[in-house]
Amino acid sequence: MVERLIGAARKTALHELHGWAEVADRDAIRKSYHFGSFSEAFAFMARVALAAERADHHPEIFNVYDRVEIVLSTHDAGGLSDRDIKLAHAIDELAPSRDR
Ligand code: HBI
Repeated sequence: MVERLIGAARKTALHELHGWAEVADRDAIRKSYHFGSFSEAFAFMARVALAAERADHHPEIFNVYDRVEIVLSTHDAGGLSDRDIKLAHAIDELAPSRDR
């Protein structure tokens, strides 16, 4: 059973992330990444997909040319959970240093 993140634990977890913002109309977080080309953006998405499979936790991924937006939320919990925070950190590790 995955629990929604609330209270002090949620606040701390969000503070420890860089560039991630809460989504206005649902309990989720989002971040945009920028690349030098479509190929670089797509290579990043492929790495994110592999990390997601390893974690058995799956992001929403939106791509337009050289931009990738990632939205994280836990369906099983009905909102943001520790699994999203862990995946957000793992995704940042895959990103160019300017976007970490
Ligand atoms: N990905 N974002 C997200 N949220 C989930 O609840 C989730 C997932 N990937 C796999 C997964 N849950 C499975 O663990 C279960 O649905 C079996």
